[in-house]
Amino acid sequence: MRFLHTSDWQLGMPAAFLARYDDAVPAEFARARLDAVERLGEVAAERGCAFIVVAGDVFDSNSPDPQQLGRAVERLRGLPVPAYLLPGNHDSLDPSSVYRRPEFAGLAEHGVHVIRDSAPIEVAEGVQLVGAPFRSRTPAADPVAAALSGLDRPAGIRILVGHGQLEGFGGEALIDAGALAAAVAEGVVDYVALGDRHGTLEAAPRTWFSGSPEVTDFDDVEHDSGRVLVVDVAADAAGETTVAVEPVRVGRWAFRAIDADIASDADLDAFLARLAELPDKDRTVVKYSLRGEVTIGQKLRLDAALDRFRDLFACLYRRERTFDLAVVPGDGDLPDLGLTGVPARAAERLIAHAQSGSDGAETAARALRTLIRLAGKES
Ligand SMILES: [Mn+2]
Repeated sequence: MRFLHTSDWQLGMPAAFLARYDDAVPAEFARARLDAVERLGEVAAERGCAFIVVAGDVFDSNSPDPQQLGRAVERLRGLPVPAYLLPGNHDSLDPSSVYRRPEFAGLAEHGVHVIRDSAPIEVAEGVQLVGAPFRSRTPAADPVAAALSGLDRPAGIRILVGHGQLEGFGGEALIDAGALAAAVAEGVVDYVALGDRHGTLEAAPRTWFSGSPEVTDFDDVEHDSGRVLVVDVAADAAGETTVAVEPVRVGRWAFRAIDADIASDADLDAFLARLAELPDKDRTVVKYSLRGEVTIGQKLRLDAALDRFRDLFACLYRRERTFDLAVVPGDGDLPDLGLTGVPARAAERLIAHAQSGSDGAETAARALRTLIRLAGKES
């Protein structure tokens, strides 16, 4: 018996910060999240998965943008195998839940089912799903423990679908890891499909977080997202089961956080080479943080390169909070600008200002670069 485990689609995630340089990018990213749903459906069909479980946070909120909601429902209807959606903390089954909208009323006919309680669902012959839906954004008690209570060892295969952080993996734990491990060890459940963590993780035997199928955050906080899990559960004649899990990449975007210390031309070259080497730049978001000191010449070179890179990446921006790069005078520092007259005098003043280390130094360096460009002296 094979199925596909995914979670944390976070459809409708606004990501307005991506509009820094290009208004179209948030829409491209929203489209990528929907396309990931289409691709995971293709994986399910190609691998012969009997169904798909989405372990919470299908939507980023219970009030998604109407266009995003409409398009998401279309993608759900288009999935090639039945799908079971678990309400998580972002799309909990409270009175305002997205799953109470009319758009969801007829979806069961199209094989799209919302897990609204913890009653066992017979998804295939001898295969049972037990879900632990969120009824509010911050449940008072562990929904997984509640779903497990009173369950005995099943005759066939049982898959538990839950959402929330697990004890022992950082963050505020919601799920009692001990009770879950006991249920697995006793054969009450054969596999635990979890969501909430956006990176893929085998948290315990037969217990996995699938992670988001498309990236949601920078790689300094989110690791190994962009995957779905193809899960095989096999039962022998005595009813003993074995589980095999294969992560499959479906995500196409990347969010990179790059930090670098710059103290020499070599450091600057290395930073620029890291940017140059990143693949799929138009689907890559970069926030960079530089520390150290550069000469005027190095600053001009850096700014010129960043101007070019900004056109290539989906979004490239400076992380103000940790950016600390000072412009300092250096030997043989000043490039021969080849300027005369008023532009030359303006350049001299800007250079002095850029080297002063005062509050306006950064602005002066930028103005100097603009001046060089306007004078047509850029090499
Ligand atoms: Mn989530």
